Amino acid sequence: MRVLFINSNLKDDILAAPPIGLCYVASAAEVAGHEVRVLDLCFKRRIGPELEKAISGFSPQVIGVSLRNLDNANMLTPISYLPPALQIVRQIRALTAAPLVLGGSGASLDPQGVLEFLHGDYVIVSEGEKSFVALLEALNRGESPADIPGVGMWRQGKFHVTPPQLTSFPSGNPRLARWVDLTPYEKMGVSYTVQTKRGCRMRCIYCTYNQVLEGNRLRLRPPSEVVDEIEEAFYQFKPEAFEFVDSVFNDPIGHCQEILEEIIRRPWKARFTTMGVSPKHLDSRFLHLMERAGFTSFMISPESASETMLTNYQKGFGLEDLHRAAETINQFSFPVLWNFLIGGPGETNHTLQETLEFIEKYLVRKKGPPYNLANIFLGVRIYPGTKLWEISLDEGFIHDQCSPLRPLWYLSRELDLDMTMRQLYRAACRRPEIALGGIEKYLPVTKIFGVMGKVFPFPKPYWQHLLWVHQILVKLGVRSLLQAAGVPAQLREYLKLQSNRPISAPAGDKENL
Ligand code: B12
Repeated sequence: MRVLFINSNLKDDILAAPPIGLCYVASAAEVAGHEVRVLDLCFKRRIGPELEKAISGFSPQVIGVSLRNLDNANMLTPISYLPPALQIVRQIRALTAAPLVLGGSGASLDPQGVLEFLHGDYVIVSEGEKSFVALLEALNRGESPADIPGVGMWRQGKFHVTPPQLTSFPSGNPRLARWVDLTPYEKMGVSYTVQTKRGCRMRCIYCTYNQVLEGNRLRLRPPSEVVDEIEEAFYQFKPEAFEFVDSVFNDPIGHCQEILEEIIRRPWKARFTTMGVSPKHLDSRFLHLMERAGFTSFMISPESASETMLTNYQKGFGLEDLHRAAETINQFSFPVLWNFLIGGPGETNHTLQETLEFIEKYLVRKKGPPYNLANIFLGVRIYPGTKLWEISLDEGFIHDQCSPLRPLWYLSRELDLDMTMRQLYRAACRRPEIALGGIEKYLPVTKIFGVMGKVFPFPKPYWQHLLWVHQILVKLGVRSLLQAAGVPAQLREYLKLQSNRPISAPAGDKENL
């Protein structure tokens, strides 16, 4: 069959993400004998003509649309990605009657809601390689795909989904650069993405990785296969850097170390980064290994530095692990982005203060330029299927009829919000190492790196330059100007609305959050 895949993710700032998931599915469909094309709409100026060109020149028999994000999961500056996705789907529908299949993490988080909102024909829940190919075969034979694992659809007016089977890593190399032009991503400082495994063993109460996204069963790729993929890309496309997009890069530690050792054994030298490092296995031996393999930065998400909150979030490590990890990291000179999630069950102004004191003690460098960036988010996004969803229902934060298509928030009632904002801003006004979640508003400004990068070879990833931008703002004493007035009242109002009545799905493409 002729299959056209369309990436609907238009986020084109320094957090742009090449559609690796869609490429995995496109490769699987091609291997199964289908004629495949990919249209990546990210960085495209005129979406309508791009769609028209891709559809009229190919006459696809099936269209696959990826929806990576529902929203930006940021309570201080919420943005929904559903309205632009609906506009894209409407334009596709006006151009072709081919069945439209939705997939991606956004679609997996609320398959029924997304199918309904985006008027798709089918939705693939969780990983797509096997389910999508089986769906194509069923459509080709004129059979119903209803019983295929991972396929969701309307049947006699009701939503029907067969649960996905996440038993093995279905395929190897997604051949990212075969499908997508990575040049604009590289300009924004984004790396060539690689996945070494699927599944997450952690049990964090708010997280969806071990649920519908990847399941909790680990499915490891052979280390040599992972490094072969990197090697092929290294020689063919010469990316400036690679990024591992595993949920937790260093779990299981043995598999991760084998990959690093395999990279070290190869004759080339590449640069690496990753977003998912756990403090648990972070000792100096491991960091040395990362350094020797070519890591130049990474992200780590302890979410809190309060023992109470680490326990409440079920992070799987304690404060001692975190202190040890921070001390070890400080012996190296990687720029490290630390993510903190303030406001979960049991958070108080005291536990917040513990986190801020940790940042002050470990992440603020006493001499030399700063290299730790603490990114603090306020409010925890409530996803269906998580323990936090249950807690939120019990505590009256949400109703069981609330639509997950709109961001729903947990924000501990034990937090005095006015004091919280004072604590956060006081810390951010003094320390360039602190970024508050509200910074999202300014992310489009980061596109300037795409232009300036041509002239000045700024080191990548670009988020590390927020440190000197903050430094200037702190020195000028103008960081407090970034403080949005009335935030606590706004947050309280949203929470009241959310707990008073079920939150319905957005009504259409004109409606934001
Ligand atoms: C790594 C990561 C990042 C990295 C990305 C680095 C990079 N250069 O790519 C960074 C830190 C930059 C990042 C940023 C953001 N992220 Co992020 N990220 C992830 C993470 C951990 C992995 C994503 C990934 O690449 N997976 C590997 C691929 C292979 O998996 P996949 O995309 O799911 O694809 C499979 C299936 O979904 C399906 N599939 C995919 N596409 C299609 C298409 C079709 C047609 C079909 C049939 C199937 C299909 O098949 C694929 C293969 O099996 C996920 C969580 C997770 N475990 O999935 C969150 C996640 C996707 N991110 C999320 C969010 C919110 C964001 C941000 C908006 C946060 C922010 N405010 O900055 C930004 C958005 C960035 C962007 N450009 O879109 C959310 C989205 C949920 C939501 N609320 O909408 C997730 C799910 C985490 C969460 N909170 O639960 N992220």
